[in-house]
Amino acid sequence: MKVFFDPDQLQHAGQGELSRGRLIPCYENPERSRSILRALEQGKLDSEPPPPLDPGFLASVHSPDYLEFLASAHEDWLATGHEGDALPFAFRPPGDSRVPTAIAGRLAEYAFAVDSPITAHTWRAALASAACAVAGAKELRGSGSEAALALSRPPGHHASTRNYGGYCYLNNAALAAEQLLQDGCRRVAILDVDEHHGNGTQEIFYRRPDVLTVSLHADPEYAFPYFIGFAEECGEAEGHGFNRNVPLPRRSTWTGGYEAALVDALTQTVVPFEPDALVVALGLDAYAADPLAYLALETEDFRALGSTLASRCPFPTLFVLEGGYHVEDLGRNLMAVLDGWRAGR
Ligand code: OKP
Ligand code: ZN
Repeated sequence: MKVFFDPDQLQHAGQGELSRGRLIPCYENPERSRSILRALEQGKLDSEPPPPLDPGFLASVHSPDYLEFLASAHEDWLATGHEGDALPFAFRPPGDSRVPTAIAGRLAEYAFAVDSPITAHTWRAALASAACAVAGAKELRGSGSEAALALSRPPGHHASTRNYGGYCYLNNAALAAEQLLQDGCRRVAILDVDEHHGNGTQEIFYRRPDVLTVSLHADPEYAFPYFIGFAEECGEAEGHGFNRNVPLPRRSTWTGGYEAALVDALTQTVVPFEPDALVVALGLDAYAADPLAYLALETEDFRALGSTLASRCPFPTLFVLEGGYHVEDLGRNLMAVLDGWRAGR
């Protein structure tokens, strides 16, 4: 299985985030990648850097004003006398329609959460992260590989057309789906097993029938991103019937609901869609010991998740890394999914 990773991704390292009323070190940090690289090495899997992205391709998912903002946000932040990481501290009051020009206002315009620092290296890392996903997509189509893995970091599934947050800036899985369509797929399914709802991915494809979006996640009734990810959101217009949300109760375990929900989503929604390729937005934060855990999967459950996907979804499959914040066990949990997947094929 080809694995894509670019060392530029290690350069995105925010100073801190707010958690439960305190400033703490960022959960989404370069050690996550290092944990995975160590596990790959032990499993004798090599990774390779992706070719650079065609910058115009990003516009297949994101709006030009948003891309321009991201590319220069940190420079603009410094140029106006701010220091450290660019972070929003205001939000649009309901009813106000003006688009701000000052950088502090533009951060407020484009951020939907305050948890995602923009550093001097964020843009380059986000580009490299997206390039991994796009390279993985090309690998499925170009080489006819059965599977590929994009070690995308920063993650992507919370980023929408023109908003960032939840540690995500560019929607890696959405860009991969666009690449698959461009390379001849008629239909692409995105299955998001990160424990947070993939709000960005849902929004991007909400009115489209060519990309099915299915997300299993902690119920937004109690979990981030709070506003979206409910079962009644089914898609709109031509996209009606092509979005499915499966919100799960707090601390759901594999045998206590997760497996049944996954099998139902695969057999009732993903497989009948007959996609030409499957993109798995692979978050590993449903891990019981994850510092952000709402759900309660164990390492052997990730193996079962991999084999369930392999046996029930006979489609070329691209794994795109999303969350997972238990740094020590992250690599092991990722390998468990891959081992399970190989055993299930
Ligand atoms: C990103 B991904 C707590 C803030 C939590 C939201 C979680 C983002 C998860 N300090 N921020 O889906 O793994
Ligand atoms: Zn997550």
